[in-house]
Amino acid sequence: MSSLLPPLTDGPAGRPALRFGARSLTYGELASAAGAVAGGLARARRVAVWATPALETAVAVTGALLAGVTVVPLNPRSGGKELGHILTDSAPDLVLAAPGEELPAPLDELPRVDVDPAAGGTFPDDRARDPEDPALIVYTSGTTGPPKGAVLPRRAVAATLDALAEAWRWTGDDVLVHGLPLFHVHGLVLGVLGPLRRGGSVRHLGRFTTEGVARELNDGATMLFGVPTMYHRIAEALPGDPELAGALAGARLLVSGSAALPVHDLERIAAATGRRVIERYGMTETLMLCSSRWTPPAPRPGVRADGEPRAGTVGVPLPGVELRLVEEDGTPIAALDGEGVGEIQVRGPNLFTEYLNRPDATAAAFTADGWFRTGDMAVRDADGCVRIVGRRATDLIKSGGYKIGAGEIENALLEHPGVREAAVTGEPDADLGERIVAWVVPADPQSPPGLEELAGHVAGRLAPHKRPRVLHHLDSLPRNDMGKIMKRALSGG
Ligand code: MCA
Ligand code: AMP
Repeated sequence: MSSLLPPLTDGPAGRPALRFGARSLTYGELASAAGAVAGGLARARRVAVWATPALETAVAVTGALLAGVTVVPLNPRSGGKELGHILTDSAPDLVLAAPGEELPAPLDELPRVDVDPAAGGTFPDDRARDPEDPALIVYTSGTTGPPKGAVLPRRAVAATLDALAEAWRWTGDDVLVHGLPLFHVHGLVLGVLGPLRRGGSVRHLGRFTTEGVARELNDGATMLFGVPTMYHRIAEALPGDPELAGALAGARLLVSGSAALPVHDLERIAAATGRRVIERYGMTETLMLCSSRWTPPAPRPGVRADGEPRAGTVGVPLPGVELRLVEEDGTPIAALDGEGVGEIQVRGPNLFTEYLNRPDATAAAFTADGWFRTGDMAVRDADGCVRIVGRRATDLIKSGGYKIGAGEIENALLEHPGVREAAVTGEPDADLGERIVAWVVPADPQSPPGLEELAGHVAGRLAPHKRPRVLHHLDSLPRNDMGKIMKRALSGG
């Protein structure tokens, strides 16, 4: 039994913990503010957090976790349909939010507790908590239906953060900068709880900008976390921005995750800064699975450093993670030959326990002998490095690092009166990785709904990042003899 965030109780109180814009908290101040949150959650079992990229979110999550209360982070841009589903499914006792935040109608029925980062409270001792207790429920899209709540126990959060610390030599001396959203694993677990578990600090940009990254890295930050879209924007900005190049060159560790980092962007950043971005691979359900290792930079210029990450691979399994590749018929692939393609299956202390209220989906996600099926297809090179080559499901789209199910967008489009039939695919996009494409048979061919109309419809019901970016009108959708839509025919594949 041990605390999830030991530096809060045991570390020096004056150390900086969190900084969001002009507002910051030391460990002592955070312990006090989190204690105040915890004190207000006496009878709560599970709480929602209105996860704006703000100090209040970090304080709310810290306080709830230390009080042993499960956190359901909410995307503050969620549309009514998505928010309604998450609230009904997770049934939180109350919602924690920053004072003054206007909460939308689906939250009207829920008691609201405002979070005050300046409040003083007694810090709760969480050392006796069961490691199997759920820490977080994070909603993640599947191929069909509404998002599922992945239940992440305290044990998984602790295991993944400690494995990353080992792989990256991540310590309390590190200062992390990022502009990731705080309602997903990347920004919240790695990007906020990560530094707090080490006794280090995090500076959040509020929203990602290359200027913000340059400013913080030039002002003492040592690590940057981002999704490939952010590194793409950095690569684009570098030629005209010597300050950014200098800032990246001085960083200890640049990490990309949530989607594949294009080799072209990695190489452009390496050429302009001398630094190779480290790639790591994970999932909401499994937390972190693989990463390149960090070693101190080589003393001579021109010599590759950073644990020699190899472009196009996500490194090797993290400490404690068991990983195998499995053929379609279930046969494990033993060869490290860079050729045998199989599904990545994993086991380890970093895994979730279940999808909330979805025993069917939970059972389907695991093999009979307890391996989690990631749905990602990969090969392993001779040195053991994992190279992800694709996904089993074509109905999952990764856009800007967000996983988006084609089915949920199709369902939302079908709720528009101007849409008779709809299909959604992803197509390559230099900035977003993939962009969402809607194929629509209009109810009235004389006045088909336009892209702006349908994008607004989806953004309002689900979330803006799920909106289609391209729209095609069709007379009919291509279907096979069984009536199933042939998506490959749509995207020309
Ligand atoms: C545009 N907007 C709209 C509409 N169109 N709002 C309402 N209705 C519309 N029709 C708004 C957006 O809300 C936003 O507002 C602005 O227009 C621009 O949005 P957009 O172009 O979509 O995005 P972006 O600002 O270009 O963002 C790119 C991004 C973002 C910053 C890279 O995609 C991002 O933060 N990605 C991170 C995803 C992530 O963290 N994934 C981790 C999950 P405004 O201008 O006000 O903002 S994966 C994970 O956790 C696993 C474990 C892992 O491995 O990491
Ligand atoms: P999510 O469910 O949003 O947590 O997304 C998890 C998925 O993101 C994985 O199953 C992968 O398909 C993808 N992913 C995450 N990191 C990487 C990476 N470094 N390279 C390629 N794909 C990744």
